[in-house]
This record gives sequence, structure tokens and C-alpha cells, in this order.
Amino acid sequence: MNEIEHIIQVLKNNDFFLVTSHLNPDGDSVGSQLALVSLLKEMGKRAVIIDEDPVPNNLCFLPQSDRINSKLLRTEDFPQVSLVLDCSDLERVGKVAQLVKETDLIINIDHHISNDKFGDINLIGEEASAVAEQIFDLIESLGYPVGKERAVSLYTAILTDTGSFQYANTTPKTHQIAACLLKEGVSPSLLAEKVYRVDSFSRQKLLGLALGTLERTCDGSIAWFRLTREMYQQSQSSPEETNGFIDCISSIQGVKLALLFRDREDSKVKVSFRSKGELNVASLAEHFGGGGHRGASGCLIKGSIEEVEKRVLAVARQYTQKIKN
Ligand SMILES: [Mn+2]
Repeated sequence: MNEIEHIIQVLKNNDFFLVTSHLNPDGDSVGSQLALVSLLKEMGKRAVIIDEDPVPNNLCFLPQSDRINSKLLRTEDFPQVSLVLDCSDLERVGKVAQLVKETDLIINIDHHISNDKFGDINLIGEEASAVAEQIFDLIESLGYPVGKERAVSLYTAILTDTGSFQYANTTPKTHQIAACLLKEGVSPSLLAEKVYRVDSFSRQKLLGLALGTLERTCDGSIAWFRLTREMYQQSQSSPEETNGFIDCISSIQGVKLALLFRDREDSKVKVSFRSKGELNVASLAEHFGGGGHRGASGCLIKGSIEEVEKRVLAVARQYTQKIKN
């Protein structure tokens, strides 16, 4: 029995499911969770979505997104099985990990190459652009229709995790699935409008401050910038508003590696890495205890933003040097 058959058996044989995903939810985590729960409901099952962090504003339009809770309402019984989506390790779900561990069985559905296989069943689709592709396969394998509501959630997940079909993770299968979702009635223009044209004034001010710190190496192959807590105050914005910032600099001509340094209240610095696929940034992040994908990854490092910048750039230079030779 392969993993997907094993998962189907577990879904059929149990009644109450806990679905969760990572902190700072994105289009893939929210869309995939909603589509999965909608499937479980259609199968006549009970399911709850518990995420530590709230759904970002631009994704609140997704059908049933108001069903995502931050706490489990204690009913008489407890979910038997948890389904953890889009997490390379269980720590990514934050506090909800405690609830996950209380369930009898953990199903891990993910597409990060760095996944540590924390589940009792692990469906790791390294080729999948988004977990949404794996959920789509699951719906098909079970023989249920996708339907418009689930299609909207899955399409949003794929759209955001592929950077609007621009990243190297976009495959023929990604487009085939997207085509199926459009046939279910998804409007690509309306959806893109809802997901992307919702910038706030404060976010643009913050981006301006961050771009003021932009630097690059002499050969132009590495570019980086930083976000400090003072900038959030100055622009009256919050760390949640920084999604997509790094793409502004990874688009610079000649840049093979883009980095964003963000200092946090806990005296750690969040480092994000982007490449156009040539350079494996997952292994670069792993060097510092983080993880991710070939083209997009991140890590958390203790220290001041100046120290961390120095340390990471030293290693990053060696990495880019390697691909030149
Ligand atoms: Mn994802």
C-alpha cells in the first residue's frame, strides 16, 4: 500500500480530524486546509482547523475561511487523527503541536525537500509546487468531484506558492491541475485581484524604508536588504505585512541570490533566501538550522542584525562562488 492509499484508508476508518498548518499562514496552507476539510465534510466526517496565527486579510475571501480557529473547543471527544499540511517539521505549527501529539495518528502532507518525516504517515511530494497539488490528487483518488468551492481554495494555493506560475517549481502537472480548477469555474482575474491587489499604504511605506538599505556584492550576484523593528514603528505596519518583499529584489538583473534580514523581538534574526533555482537555497538555510525549498528558504539565527548579516553573507558568498566554478 502506498502513502496515498494508506491515507485514504485512515480517512475512511476514522470520524473526527484535526487539520493544521504552519505559523504565518500563506495561500497554500490556508487553501489546502480549507479544501481538505471541505472534502472530509463531504465524506460525512467531522473536522476542525486549528492554526495558531490568523488568516491574512487578503485570504479571508476564501470560502469557509471563518471556520479556521486558534483554539480547540473542548467537546466530549477529541480528534483521532491529525493532518498537518505544508510543514517541514512539527515545530512549524507552533503551539498546536501539543494537540497534534495528543491524537492517535499524525498524517504529514508536505512538499518541502527538507521534511523530517515527523508523521506516522508521510506523504512528501517534492515535485509538487504546492500541497494543494497533493490535496487535488487525494480528492481525485477518492473519486470525489473538485467542485467550485474547493477549486477556488486550491487555485489560490497554487497561484501563491508558484509566485503566479513563475517559480521553478511550476511543472506541466501544475498547469494541468490549474486547468482542471479553471474548468470548475474559478475566475483567474478575479482571484488574482483579491489575492494581490490589496496592498495597504503602510506596507508600501515599509517597503520603501526596507529598500533604502539595499546592497549587493561587487559582481552583483548577491543582493540583500533589511527590515528593523524601528521601520515597523515608523511606517505603522506589522511583520505580517512583509510577504513578497524579497521578490522585489530577487527580480534584479544578475541577482542569483536574494536575502532579507528581519530582526525580531526575541533577539533572533529571520533570514529569507531566494534564488532562481540555479542555487539550492534549502541547503544554504539548512547550514543555519533552517530549511525550505530549492528556490525559497529561511532560517532563524540568534544575534544582532549586523552580526547575522556578516555571518550569513560570508557563507552565501562561498555558495555562489561554488556554482560559478
Ligand atoms: Mn506550500
